[in-house]
Amino acid sequence: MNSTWWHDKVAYQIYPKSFYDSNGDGIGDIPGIIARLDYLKDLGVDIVWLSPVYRSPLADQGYDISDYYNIDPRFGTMEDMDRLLAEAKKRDMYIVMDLVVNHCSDEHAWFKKACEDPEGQYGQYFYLRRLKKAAAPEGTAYAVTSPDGYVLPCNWRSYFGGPVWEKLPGHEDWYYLHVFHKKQPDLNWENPRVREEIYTMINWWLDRGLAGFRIDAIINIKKALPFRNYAPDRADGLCSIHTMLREASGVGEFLGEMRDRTFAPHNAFTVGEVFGEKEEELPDFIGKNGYFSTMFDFSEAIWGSSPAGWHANQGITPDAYRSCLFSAQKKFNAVGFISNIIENHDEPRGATRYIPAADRKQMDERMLTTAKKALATVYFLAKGLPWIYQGQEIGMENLPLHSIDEVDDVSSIDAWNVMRELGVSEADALRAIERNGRDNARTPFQWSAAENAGFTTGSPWLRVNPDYSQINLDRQQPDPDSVYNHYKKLIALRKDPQYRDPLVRGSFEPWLEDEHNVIAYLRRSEVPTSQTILVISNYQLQPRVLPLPAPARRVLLNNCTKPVIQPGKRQVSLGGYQTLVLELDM
Ligand code: TEU
Ligand code: CA
Repeated sequence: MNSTWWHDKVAYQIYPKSFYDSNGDGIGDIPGIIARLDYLKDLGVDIVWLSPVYRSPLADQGYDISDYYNIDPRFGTMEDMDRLLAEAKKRDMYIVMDLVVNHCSDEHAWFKKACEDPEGQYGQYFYLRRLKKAAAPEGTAYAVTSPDGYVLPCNWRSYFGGPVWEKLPGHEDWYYLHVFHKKQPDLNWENPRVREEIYTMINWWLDRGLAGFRIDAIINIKKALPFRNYAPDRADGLCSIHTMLREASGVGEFLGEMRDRTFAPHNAFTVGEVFGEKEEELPDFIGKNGYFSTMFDFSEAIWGSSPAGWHANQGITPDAYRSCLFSAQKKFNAVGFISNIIENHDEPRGATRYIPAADRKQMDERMLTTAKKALATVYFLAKGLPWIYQGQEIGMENLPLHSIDEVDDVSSIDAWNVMRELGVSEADALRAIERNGRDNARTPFQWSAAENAGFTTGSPWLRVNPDYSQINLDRQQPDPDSVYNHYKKLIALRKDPQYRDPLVRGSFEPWLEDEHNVIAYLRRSEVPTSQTILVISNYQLQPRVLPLPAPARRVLLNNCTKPVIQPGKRQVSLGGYQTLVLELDM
């Protein structure tokens, strides 16, 4: 979409269940968010995305919605939500909700009615099929049957494990499709009535004062039809959803219609959770009049992930991270304005993932802080809209695990089962979940060193990371050298009228792109005046001297106390993980 009012903003993701609990029931809530709005404002945040707070059985932590027009009582009330919108508005902040419309919940009224009458109107809201026990028709390769002998329409594996087909409650031979959890039945976007329902709901929320939406798992709304089997990719005889998605075409017709009917007339801000888009379609997604304002770049998040299972995922190196970051910059540059992240509620903590484990072993606390600030600087000042996931700004880290019983996340539990069936040892499987699991990001925000990290006065719904007495906001706020204060400086720098032109809209040009463990780039603007800023990071422990494209005029940001500039010199000497933002004389 054309409007660019949001380009110079900073965005922040809240995972409400774990942000701040206002009433001591152990669950974060909307009044808790309101209580912390000034904190976010002071940090410099403008746009706030809330993971789902709609009414939900929380089988997938709110990504299973049973009523799109209500707030789950655990998160608050509709009055709380209206108050949040009003309080945000007072502070010139924008609230963005999660739009989860690939599926709803099996406890949604539509699904209940579909169960009552699969052949009626609401049956058409979902993908329901009446199945036979007969052997698969001849020529049907790879057919899969349910445990009681029904031949499934296709052999796709759901994201959270097992076939996408589940018996429809109350029926013997009816089945429904769910690409995620079985409590998340997929909505049938081919049905115009479903699309109407969704557009009405979106407009209802936008009319209430919402700035826009983060759009969940959206590529999945278009299925390759008719259902068919693909070659299995594991011993379970099933195939990954991605195999089907590669064949599905035409998602753009739905997305264009949704934009025209909802977002465009409201001039809403939208950010798509888009995986596996086809490169030639990028302009349709976020180009001029694209389906969305922007979309997340996930290239570094998915780097090294193995179809075999989490135990086989590779850890990312600084060079691989740089190559993801730079290739995304090149890919999107001429197309639109992307959204840059190093974390979200589905990913491990960035500070753990993107700082090599071998280096971390040799770091004291001070060096680790320097490295976290290095990571923050390089992703935050790249071209695009920078997003911060709650807790990232204080350098929160992955959660140590002692047993699978401690795990809440459905996708981690599935990954555990897959690994155990493959014969991966318990210890190795646990380490793999520690590295990749979604609980890492979902532990309560660490406000202070008080009990439960100051998140709740009750008993938190998910374990607080035991490192909270070290890593917490209270400790970092007064410390000018903390990770928190570095984020604050980064935000202030990007918003500084003197540097906004190059840092927001300026071009992105790699520097020393082939140098091992260096992440460096130029941000340049020609209008109104020519300005060049260099971001340069020595992303390793060993110090070294690196060349500059031109002498530095001014140091705009330095992540450690070591002094740097030698006037007139075309080189700079950097300590371990030292990272600078320099204004160049060119
Ligand atoms: O995630 C969509 C998605 O593609 C997932 O496969 C994601 O990669 C996975 O969770 C990683 O294990 C979105 C939400 O962000 C996620 O929290 C939801 O569980 C999912 O949709 C279903 O709504
Ligand atoms: Ca609460």
